[in-house]
Amino acid sequence: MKVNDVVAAILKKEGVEWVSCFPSNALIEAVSEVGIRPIMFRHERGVVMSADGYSRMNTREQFGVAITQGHAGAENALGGIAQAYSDNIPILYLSGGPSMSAYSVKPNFSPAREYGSVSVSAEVIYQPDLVVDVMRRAFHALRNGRSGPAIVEIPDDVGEMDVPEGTFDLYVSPKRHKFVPQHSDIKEAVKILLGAAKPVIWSGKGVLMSQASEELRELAELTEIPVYCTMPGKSGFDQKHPLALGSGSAATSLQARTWIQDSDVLLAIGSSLTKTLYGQPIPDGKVIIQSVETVEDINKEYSVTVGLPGDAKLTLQALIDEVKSQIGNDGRKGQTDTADQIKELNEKWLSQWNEILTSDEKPINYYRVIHELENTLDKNNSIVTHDAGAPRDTIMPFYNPTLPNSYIGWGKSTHLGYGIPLMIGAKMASPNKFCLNFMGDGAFGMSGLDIETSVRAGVPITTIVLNNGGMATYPGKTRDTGAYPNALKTFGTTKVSGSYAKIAEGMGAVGITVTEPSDISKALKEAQQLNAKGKTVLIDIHVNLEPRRSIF
Ligand SMILES: Cc1ncc(C[n+]2csc(CCOP(=O)(O)OP(=O)(O)O)c2C)c(N)n1
Ligand SMILES: [Mg+2]
Repeated sequence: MKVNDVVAAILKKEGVEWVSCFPSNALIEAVSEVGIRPIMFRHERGVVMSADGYSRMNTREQFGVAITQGHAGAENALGGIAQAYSDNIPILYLSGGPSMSAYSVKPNFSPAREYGSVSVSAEVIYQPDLVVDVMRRAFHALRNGRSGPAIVEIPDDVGEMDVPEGTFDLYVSPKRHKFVPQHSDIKEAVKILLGAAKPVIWSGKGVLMSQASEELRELAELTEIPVYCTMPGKSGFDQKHPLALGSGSAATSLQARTWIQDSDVLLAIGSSLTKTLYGQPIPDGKVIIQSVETVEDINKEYSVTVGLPGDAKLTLQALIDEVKSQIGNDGRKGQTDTADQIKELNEKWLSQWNEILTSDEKPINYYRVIHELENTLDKNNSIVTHDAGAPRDTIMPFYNPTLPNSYIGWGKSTHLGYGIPLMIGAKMASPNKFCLNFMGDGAFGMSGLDIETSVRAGVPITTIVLNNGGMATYPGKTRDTGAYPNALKTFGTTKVSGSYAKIAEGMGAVGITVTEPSDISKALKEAQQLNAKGKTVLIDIHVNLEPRRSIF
């Protein structure tokens, strides 16, 4: 057996069924020999981003696995790795690397060395007999501790070296270790929560990763505390629930902003509470209770009154038990008017948006497209994601997922073009779901060729391209608002163009062009049917340079 065969056998033992990849790496052949399906993408960024999409649909038991060559391949992978790291997504990245004789020679590129700052673990298999130890540590890091990419670099010469007989037999699969906060902290947290005048629950990605939506609902209903979902945590709480405040990037709903602004106590569940331009700011002066698995995230950017390190689901169960023991099994059910207050604010907020959401204006506005998504999709059988830019900030407040993992909210580092490979990965995890990606025409340029990957691999997804011939993200008139008025006027710098439906057809997908608002719903229904028949779909919608955002 060679090192690559041992790695392949370990992946098989870990239940890996497919890998995303781009040649050249002998490991691709080795995994195929043990029956693991390699799916080749058009760019190494897509290789990593699809692994991310797969991991997001799972708990920390199964992971997306990405394989590239070293050198150019490893260098190209950075965008995906950095984005997965910024959102704390566990992926296994197996890369080639320079041969050991040249490892330290400039300018040779070692991904384990260079990507140390964007991974939770990064190791080189320096010699064949290390393969089992390195792979065990990688899977331990994927399942435990801070969540993020684990990198294993297999030098080009080491990968095809023989290992001593019996090496693979030494591999024991690392377990996931879940833990709970100490009881005295749970008690204190509940005391503070129940004594609060206007508490709010801030629900993060950890709720989805630990499958804690049911417990979250129970705690919210028991205490009648409303729930806000962060962007990565979107879909962790049923957005149609009377206690749902909605979710947010920089854009959000009036009710969410009101509670985040005015609350005296904020209970964060499964959230690192990392400050980001792509999330809602938390004003100073709040009492913060933070449940998060990574203990270093407590007191990171905010002063935390009670830290609850541990698994989100187990922590919620402990909080529920403690609430019941402090105020009885029915808690505060039916004793507050929180749901009425949310309803009132929601109506006030939507009264300013309804006309825009249902507008027949042409070119079509973004919100009309989102309104049609909201009303046409079979939400129980769909997974939706946005791409960077205006698509993210327009869809975030107005699309209301109801089931866990039916929306993928990604993007602290926010790489344009993430949506296509992300959805291919999500579709691999949930083949029976309708997987839709909502992206701009600028973003299409970053990953559009992976439409062909979707066709070739038989992993049908639907992509909406919001075709506005430019970048709606920079609507300002001056440099300090992030716009380039002179560059645009004199040199056309942020303009792009394309007939994206035709481009999709050229790659074997079905392309649909929509210019009339009344045709959006029809196109979406057609896409659902075509995806079900195995066809990849791109809907090119001619839209405005949407300047409106629900920002407070
Ligand atoms: C890799 C990468 N480079 C640059 C950016 C900065 N950026 C964010 S949105 C955007 C423009 C997006 O244009 P488009 O995809 O057409 O979306 P629109 O805002 O027009 O809907 C840019 C350049 C980014 N997010 N990712
Ligand atoms: Mg655009």
